[in-house]
Amino acid sequence: MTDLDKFLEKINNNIKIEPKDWMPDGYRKHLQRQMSQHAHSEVIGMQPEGNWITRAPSLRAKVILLAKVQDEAGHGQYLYSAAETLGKSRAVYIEELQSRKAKYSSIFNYPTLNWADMGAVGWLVDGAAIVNQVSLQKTSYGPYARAMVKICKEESFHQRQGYEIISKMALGSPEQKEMAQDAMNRFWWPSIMMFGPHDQDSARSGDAMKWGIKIESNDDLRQKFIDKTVAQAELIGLTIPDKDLKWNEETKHYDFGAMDWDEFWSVVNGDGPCNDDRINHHIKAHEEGRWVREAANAYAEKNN
Ligand code: BYC
Repeated sequence: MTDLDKFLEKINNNIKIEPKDWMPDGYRKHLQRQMSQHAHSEVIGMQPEGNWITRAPSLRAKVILLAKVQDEAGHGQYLYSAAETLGKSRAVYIEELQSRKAKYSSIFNYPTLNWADMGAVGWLVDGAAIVNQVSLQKTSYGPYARAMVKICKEESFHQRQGYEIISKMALGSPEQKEMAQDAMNRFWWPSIMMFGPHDQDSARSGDAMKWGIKIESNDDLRQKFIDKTVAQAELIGLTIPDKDLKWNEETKHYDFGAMDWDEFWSVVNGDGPCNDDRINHHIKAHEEGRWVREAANAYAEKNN
């Protein structure tokens, strides 16, 4: 039996692949790319929300948002650590982010303009992330799948905090309701585009499916998210900004309108409203934290 046969047998029998196991080069590279993109998304995702910590409308809201943003930093930590088990250092992954070689989720290149956006991000963005990540818990690389378990638990708290904010506003004064609907209008389409291109345009999906790195397709996960979110919007009287959204009795799913793929690719490729701000801020914060890394390394060396 070749190494490849043994590897594929493990995948077919749902046995996790571990860091020291033999793996095809393409499998390793795919995971290095995806897991680092995921880690970068968690860390860059702290910016649009961190922006509102000092302006939260109450002490309670501030404490909850602060905890959420700290959780995202923790998710970044697990994911960078898990990605390092693939033989590439965190410093190199970060260099790839800052030089724009690596991507991060398109959603974080949109601005957060007001407090209702904190509701929309928690509800829709974390809601979409959970649907994807629940599926990732069952994928083939042990350190990644295991990191997802804790991350998913925290994401469900994040989704609830977002839904609480948006519900309060949607059921509040007419001005608050208008703000909630406006946030929904701006975040709906970017949120459903988080799942990536349609299956037939998803170049990476073939290998990912074969290797157990992806077990549900981009379109299937997007549909799952839409199906569960429509009822949540209806419950608080918000309208999903899609005139083609309609329950299909035959498929038992919602049909929905066409996404703007030109916008998606332009944001993914660096031309979204906040791409430059996000990377520049990351570079600045990373530079300002240099002394902390140096002190920690010096301490570790001294005590080795
Ligand atoms: N944004 O062949 P495809 C969070 C890229 S954050 C940017 O379908 P794949 C949170 C894709 O990388 C959640 N790029 O690729 C944090 C590929 O480009 P390259 C982050 C995207 O990998 C804070 C190309 O398009 N979650 O939870 O099979 C606060 C072709 O796509 C996007 C993850 O990262 C996008 N939306 O599927 C709140 C989950 N979509 O690399 C929340 C892990 C596609 O070939 N990642 N691209 O140049 C995945 O599950 C998969 O990588 C994707 C894409 C479903 C995203």
